[in-house]
Amino acid sequence: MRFPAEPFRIKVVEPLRRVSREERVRHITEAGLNIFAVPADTIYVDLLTDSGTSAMSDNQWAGIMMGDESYAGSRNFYNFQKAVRDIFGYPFVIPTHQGRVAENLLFSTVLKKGDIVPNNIHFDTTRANVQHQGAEAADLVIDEGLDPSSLHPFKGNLDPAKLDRLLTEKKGRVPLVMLTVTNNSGGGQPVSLANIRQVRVVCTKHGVPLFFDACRFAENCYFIQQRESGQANRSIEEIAKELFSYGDGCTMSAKKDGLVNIGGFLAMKNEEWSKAITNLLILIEGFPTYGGLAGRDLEAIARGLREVLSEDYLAFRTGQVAHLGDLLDQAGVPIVKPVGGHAVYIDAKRFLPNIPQSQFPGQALVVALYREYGIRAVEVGSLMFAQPDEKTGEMVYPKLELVRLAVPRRVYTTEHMRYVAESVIELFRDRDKLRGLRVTYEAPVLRHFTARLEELAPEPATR
Ligand code: PM9
Repeated sequence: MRFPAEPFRIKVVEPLRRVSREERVRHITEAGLNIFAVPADTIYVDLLTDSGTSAMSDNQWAGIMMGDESYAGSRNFYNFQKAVRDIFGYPFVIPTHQGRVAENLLFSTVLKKGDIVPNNIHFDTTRANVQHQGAEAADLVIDEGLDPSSLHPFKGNLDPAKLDRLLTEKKGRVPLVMLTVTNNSGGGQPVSLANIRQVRVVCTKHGVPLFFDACRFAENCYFIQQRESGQANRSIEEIAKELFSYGDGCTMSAKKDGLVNIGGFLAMKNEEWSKAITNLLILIEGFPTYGGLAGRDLEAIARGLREVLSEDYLAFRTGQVAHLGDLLDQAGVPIVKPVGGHAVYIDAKRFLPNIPQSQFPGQALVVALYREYGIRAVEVGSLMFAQPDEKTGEMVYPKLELVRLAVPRRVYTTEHMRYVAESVIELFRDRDKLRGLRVTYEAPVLRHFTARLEELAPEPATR
């Protein structure tokens, strides 16, 4: 069966409000055409992110009631630490309130100005945190990872030859290599175990540690089980343990495959780094046994990390996302294939070929989806990533111009997915009506969160 039915039943429901198109037009206009600035309760299906939007299980909610809110040494911390050590295998475990703090703590401890951090593709917060230290973020994904139509089963793979070259040429300037599983910015594409082994060999050759950005590790491991030869009979937990055994540590946003609404962590083998990071943690997040979280949050993560390894859950999860992708693909909507683990990515360049990247075709599509159908998606393209070249000042646009439909975990039903598919397909038929945009305000970093835009006037009719 392509799409296994939900392996859970629904115990609590949250009503959704349907608002009129007129009201949505008002909200998106007031928001400066920025989807992050519209009130969430005016949205019918919210596919902005799969981060922090999961529905927790009865087991996790029961854990919440077992929260021990002692300032130091809460029992929930020990459960959390044990779950992380069991699955990830790294002895030093540092809780944080979300993933980007883990990144910030790591990079502000180990990077200095002029350093370089390779990755398959850095996620936006990872890139920004690297750059915040005056270091450079290098994307070394395999070429297929930048081709939306390539059907390579592991398009998240990092090119070991590119990595070897960079580590040779920039000797002494790379304090660590990162690998994002799954590769969010490249379409939620997985990385194979074979590739991770190759990357490990290159890192060992150059004496550079390897860290995982592990947000969606379970989805990555499920793809390994399904697609990589020799892996079909192994459990997700076995695969995860092997995957992390090739690394020296990880950063984690538990808001994804931790199945919780808040939380994250850093875990590593290097005691010296962990000590320096813990000192910084006390300064900015909190005591080492809570790191910016409540005891109850740590318990929910401990339980979520074990639950997410369920094959039934992962088959449903990846199947639901693939089902949405299939419906769009069958109707000719250009999407990134194969469909990723947590989201369907629309190829905005091919959806709106008449709008150049300088006019934000992805964002134009995002605005139209909300205005016409009450669906919230997010642009992963020029608004998020275009940056002026440091030397020439000329704007450099990302190769991929995508719109992401990120599916929250255990939240929406198949009928919601169908509604989304029908809406996108209708918009695709009406795509000639969409216009390009221009930015009227932007912040110096991570501009997409707070930018304001306006629609460009229609082209004058030519006779
Ligand atoms: N990812 C996402 O929607 C949430 C922020 S942007 C709306 O995809 C990776 C691969 C991520 C990620 C967040 C983070 C940061 C790090 N790496 O959001 O700080 O996808 O917990 O995690 C988002 P936090």
